[in-house]
Amino acid sequence: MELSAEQIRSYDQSGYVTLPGLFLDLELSLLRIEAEKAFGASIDGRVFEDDGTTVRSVNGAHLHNHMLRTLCSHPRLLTPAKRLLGEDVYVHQFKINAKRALVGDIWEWHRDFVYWQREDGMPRPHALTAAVFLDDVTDFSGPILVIPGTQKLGDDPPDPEVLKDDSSDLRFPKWHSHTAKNLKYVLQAPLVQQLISDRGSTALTGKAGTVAFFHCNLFHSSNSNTSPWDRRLIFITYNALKNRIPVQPSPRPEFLAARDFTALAPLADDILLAHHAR
Ligand code: 6CS
Ligand code: FE
Repeated sequence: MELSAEQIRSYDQSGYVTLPGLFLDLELSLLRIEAEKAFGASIDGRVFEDDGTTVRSVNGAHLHNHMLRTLCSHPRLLTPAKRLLGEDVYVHQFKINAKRALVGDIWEWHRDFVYWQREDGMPRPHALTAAVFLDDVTDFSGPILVIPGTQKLGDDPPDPEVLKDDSSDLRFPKWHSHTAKNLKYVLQAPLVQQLISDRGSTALTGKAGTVAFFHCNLFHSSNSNTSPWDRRLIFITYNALKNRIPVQPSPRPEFLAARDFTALAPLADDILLAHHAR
């Protein structure tokens, strides 16, 4: 799957590019089955909404699930990721966000890289995330909202995040505030206000099968899901191999920060169906 010059330009300028219709209905139905298995598995990387019962996200399912691990090397994801990063890549993180119908909660305005830099020691913002739409995403189901071009702000202004840490709450592990509703690093409201006034914000809506690739420093958030349909997204974060994270004094669990730095090679285009046919 080769990106067009216009698609590459969109990513470079706006910080994201959305590719509709990348996956077929049958492939999506297979992925939905695996996603629901992951949501139902009692594994450490699973996170619940504040109600304590609705699954919010599951991290690291690719470490246990062959079809999801295969998806990471699917050519319709890996080839664009390598082209946009310009070098060999590995998977730094894999998560599935459920944003369940009627109850799926918000993700506050944030940038992804600050988590990977501060918590995992990632050297440079040379990573991106591919979001695979397992469901139709509408204005009412809590789409990812982005502020175009904010990936270029870098450290200007310096430290645009407010640091809110709930690690004193002993009910949860240290990394809970990295993926729960009350996030540890959120972008300061006046800055978000100014940037949206200047540039507007865009909702990444689209039919199931759409894939959005976005830069690790792009400002983004999502509202709660008031629609009666789930908004399940698979997020695969590809990091440039040369930007691999160093050994950390107290590393986050592997389901949040991978330790396998093997360069990924694209598999056959029909690999999901072939896998299913076995
Ligand atoms: O802590 C992390 O790695 C995750 N947290 C957020 C809010 N976005 C990046 C990443 O998925
Ligand atoms: Fe994020």
